[in-house]
Parts: sequence; structure tokens; C-alpha cells
Amino acid sequence: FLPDPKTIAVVGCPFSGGQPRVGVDKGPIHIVEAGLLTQLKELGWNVQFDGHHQFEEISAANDPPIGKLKNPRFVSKVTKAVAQVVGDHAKKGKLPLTIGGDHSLAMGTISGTLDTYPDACVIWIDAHADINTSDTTDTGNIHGMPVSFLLGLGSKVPEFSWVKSSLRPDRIVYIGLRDVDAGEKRILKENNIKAFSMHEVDKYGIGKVVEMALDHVTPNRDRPIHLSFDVDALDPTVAPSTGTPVRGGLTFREGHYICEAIYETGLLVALDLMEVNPSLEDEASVKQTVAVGCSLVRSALGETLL
Ligand code: EXY
Ligand code: MN
Ligand code: MN
Ligand code: MN
Repeated sequence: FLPDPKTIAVVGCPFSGGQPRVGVDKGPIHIVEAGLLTQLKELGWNVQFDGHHQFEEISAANDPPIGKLKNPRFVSKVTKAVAQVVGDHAKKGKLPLTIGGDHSLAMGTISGTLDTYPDACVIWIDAHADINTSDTTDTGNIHGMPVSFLLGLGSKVPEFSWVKSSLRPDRIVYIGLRDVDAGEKRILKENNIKAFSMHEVDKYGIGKVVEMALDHVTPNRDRPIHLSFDVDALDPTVAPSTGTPVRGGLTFREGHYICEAIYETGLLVALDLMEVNPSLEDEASVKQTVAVGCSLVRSALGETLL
């Protein structure tokens, strides 16, 4: 799908409005400072980076909840801007790499992908399903809801009417789930959404799980893939510095294998790396989490072991 020479457009999104913990907005700054752009150039990519996006002009003040949704106007404005940027890059034949920031940003990134590639599929790597609707959410944190907006589920919230809600339930697949709310389990079942929890990873092994996941969303290996990777999919011993860690997660190799296998399909058109929070845990943990984030991205963009 991407013309030569292959170009990555890095979209740094220092944004934390979809959840309550400070610091996740510093994720992209740390990841770029760790040398990711140079590493990607070494893999043979053209790398375009226009600086981290500045969302200050989008006011976070005076943003009371709409229903249960917290910071709804702020999240909507930021993710809408991200959708525009990601869509523009994709339409120019570049691969947008969005570095978060919290996972509400995926409402924007995937809207941008779907606007460019209407038949794209989504592979969502996460401990969580992020599929609460405006009705089912217990927390009101929008980072727990982006998938429901993209699928057009739940009561409509006019503030988010711009979101591309054309994603079909059979065009998304999850890997890594282990903390799914009761309402989310119901939504997954009712909509027949394919999900490989850690139980299936244990049962079949990661190689088989990735093959089954790809068979589900792109049986003929011909659809553009948007990979949305929440670093909390990894076990907290591997990626400790994240806002909602859940034990029993993917190993270092399982996480990287997913990225390598998706790169090998040649179908990847957009990539998100989300929820690295450099304000959580000690200095060594932050360094480790940032380094793991960089290496996941390298694996998804062609780094091989041999
Ligand atoms: N299901 C919980 C909620 O809706 O608040 C937790 C969501 C955590 C989401 C993290 C980013 O993946
Ligand atoms: Mn997530
Ligand atoms: Mn998560
Ligand atoms: Mn929960």
C-alpha cells in the first residue's frame, strides 16, 4: 500500500485527557529522546517528524462531563485534530506512527486510517478492551471507550459525531486481554467480536494466535492493517511504567512477535504506541518501559533478529 521510498510520519501526541493520571503526556517526548527516530532511519525508512503536537490552544478548562464522559470536549478536539493529521499523512502514502499519550487518541488515529483506507482492519493489543460505551463506562475515562465510538455502539454523543464509526465488528481483533469489564464482555459477545485473551495465548501459543487473528480480519491477506499497541498489554514486569498495569500479560518476546508477524504481512499502514507513562515507577522502570516501546515499534517496522 505504501509507495517507495517508504516514509514514516511520526505523530507525537503528548495528551493525557482520556484518563486521570498525570505523566502519560510525557510518553512521546521520552520515546523520541531515547533515539527512536534514528533507529527507524537505520532500518531504512525515511522519517518525517514535525515536532510533538501542541494541544495547549485546545482548552482543558470549562469542560464539565457530558453524561458520564470526563473531559469530553478536550478529548474530542484533540482526537479530531489527530484524525486530520493522521489522515493527511496516510493519503500522501506515508505510514503514520502515532506515539501517545493515552489510548483515547486511537479514536483519532483509526478515524484517519478509515478515512484513507475504508476497508482497513484493526489489530488491538491491550490488557483492556477499551470498548465501554458512554452508557456502560464506570469510570468515565474515555481511554476505556475508543473502540465503541469507532464501531458506532452506545448512545450517540453529539460532541463525537465526527468520529468515523464505520469500523465493522468483524474487522477488529484483540490480543492480550485480561481486564475486561462485565459490560464490555457483553458488548464483545453481542457483536461477535474476536478476542484472544491471555487464556488463548497460553493455550495456543502466540504464533498460532497471531495467525488466527490475521485469518479473522484479513483472511486473504489483502486488507490494510492498523496496529494499535497499548504498552499495558505487556506484563508489568516488562513494561511497568503505565497507568493501568494488569498482571499476567504478554512476555517481551510475545509482544515483539506480534509486531514482527504483522510487519511480515506487508499490510501495515498505520501504527499506534500508547500509554507509556514516564512519571510512574522508578527511574529504571521508566527506562525499561521506554526502551521496550521503542523496540516494539522497530519490530513492527521491520527490525529482524537475524
Ligand atoms: N475498563 C476500564 C475503564 O473503562 O475505565 C479500564 C480502562 C483502561 C484502559 C486502558 C488504556 O487501556
Ligand atoms: Mn488501551
Ligand atoms: Mn490498556
Ligand atoms: Mn476493570
